[in-house]
Amino acid sequence: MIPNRSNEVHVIVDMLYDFIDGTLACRNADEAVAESVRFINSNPDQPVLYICDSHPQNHCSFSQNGGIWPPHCVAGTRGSMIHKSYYTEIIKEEMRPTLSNILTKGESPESEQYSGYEAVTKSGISLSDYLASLGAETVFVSGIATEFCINETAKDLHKAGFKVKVIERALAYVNFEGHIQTLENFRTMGINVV
Ligand code: VGL
Ligand code: ZN
Repeated sequence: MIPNRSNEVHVIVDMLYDFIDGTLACRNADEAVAESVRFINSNPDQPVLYICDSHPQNHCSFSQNGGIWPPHCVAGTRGSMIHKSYYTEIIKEEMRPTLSNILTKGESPESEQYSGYEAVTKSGISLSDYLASLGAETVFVSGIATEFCINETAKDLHKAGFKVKVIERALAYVNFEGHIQTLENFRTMGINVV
């Protein structure tokens, strides 16, 4: 074990307009964005990666295609875009979203991917490879939605051996009770809620 290495990375999950004010608007979303941005600016040397749900029109999770969700995060639409605060309010330019630090999930019509762990960059780098290249040991997580993508992403990161710290005030959720229950499960498993 190497002592005292604080190799931290912040993974931002689905801070996208459809989950904020669009077809799947979640509770606490505006506050979560503000808190997430504040956290980035308070930790200026911590690399930031952006996970983005991105679906084709014919995606299987959409109700008109037999799924359980309204159409959301259709590639190219406003609903699929990262909240503008990440472009305008992050002080350090290299921590803002760019082609190289955005990873997408859900691009195949046939499968819904809740876990950000399955996301890849445009050039095909997976989250696990990206975190390895950054020497990450601790992963901070903020984003939407606690019960779905945050839940799956945090658990996958924990299983992969990272120390996971979920930032409570930087989360948005579908249902408050579901949010609280998910955080309780995290604590039981050894995922930190900070
Ligand atoms: C998600 C609903 C639909 C999520 C993705 O990532 O939390 N939720 N698609
Ligand atoms: Zn989706």
